[in-house]
Amino acid sequence: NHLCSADGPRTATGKDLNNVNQSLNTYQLGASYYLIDASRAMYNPSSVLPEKGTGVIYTLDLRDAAYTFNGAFQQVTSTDNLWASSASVSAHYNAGVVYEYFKTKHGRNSIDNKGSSIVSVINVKSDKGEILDNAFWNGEAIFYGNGDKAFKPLAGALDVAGHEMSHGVVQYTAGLEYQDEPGAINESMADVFGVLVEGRNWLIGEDIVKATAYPSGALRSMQDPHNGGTGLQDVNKGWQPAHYSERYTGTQDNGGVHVNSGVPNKAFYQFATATGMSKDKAGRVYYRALSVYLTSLSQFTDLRYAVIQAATDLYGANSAEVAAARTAFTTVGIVD
Ligand code: ASN
Ligand code: ZN
Repeated sequence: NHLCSADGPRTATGKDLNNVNQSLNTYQLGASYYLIDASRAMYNPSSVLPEKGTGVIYTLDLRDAAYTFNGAFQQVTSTDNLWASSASVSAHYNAGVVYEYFKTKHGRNSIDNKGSSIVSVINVKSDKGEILDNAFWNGEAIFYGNGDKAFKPLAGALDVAGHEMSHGVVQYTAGLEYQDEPGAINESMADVFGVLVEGRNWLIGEDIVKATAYPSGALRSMQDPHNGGTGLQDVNKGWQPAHYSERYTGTQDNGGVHVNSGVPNKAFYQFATATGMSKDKAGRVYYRALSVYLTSLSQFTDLRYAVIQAATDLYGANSAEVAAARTAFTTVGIVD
């Protein structure tokens, strides 16, 4: 009975895809519990399905159905507030971590900065019903495949959750188009905030790659873009340029958005690791660059300008932080 007084937010624990017990925010409606995190928002129990703009974090299940834009999502439910699906535990927990990162570090209230609901979907197949060896943001929600040759279930990585949700943040800020240099900046911003959310290293996807596919141990390395992925020196096998002179100029991958992101990724690494800098300081500057200065058609030189301008706003024109920004971009061949 949805109106009984037992209804409301609950807490639980569940084992995630890495066998770690995580605290979860769930919701009880009568005899059922849902992966609905209403700890930061008012939830309207008359609608179990996601409502836009209500500030609730939902984890939904496609149960291996083919992806469609308005898929037949189902709630993840439990009769006892115990959660056996480790993919759902990971997705639900990580969405909350990413929300908290943007809130506490940047004062941003959810993906759209208006307290929108956040929806993660697990057990997703491709639109043709094939196994999905990927995760993506579709403009409205985060979708996680269970992996195949390249990846383990992709919900298992916090930096992947951070990457995909940051595509949403980019959409609602600079709106960088997903093509050529603006697309590579979009990809790089998703990697930047992915590593900052995780806070562990400069690697992307180290928790979910299969070693057979990625002997380097990660999908990408922001510290060493040449030696992420397969480690093979091939743009089709995960090699990325670390300098503008090495950029890919072909048409695959929307003009190499996942390839050429290596150049701004390396610039961010240089900036954040310069003397007197930190990931936190660099993240503050990048968030301001993204949310104040970059626009849909920004090129790499515009990124240089935006980061220098944001650092100037925060630290002053003659600061070491601005000097570090200049040096970082010059080092990767992005000059004025
Ligand atoms: N995982 C990829 C990404 O977020 C999916 C894609 O190519 N859009 O970049
Ligand atoms: Zn991406």
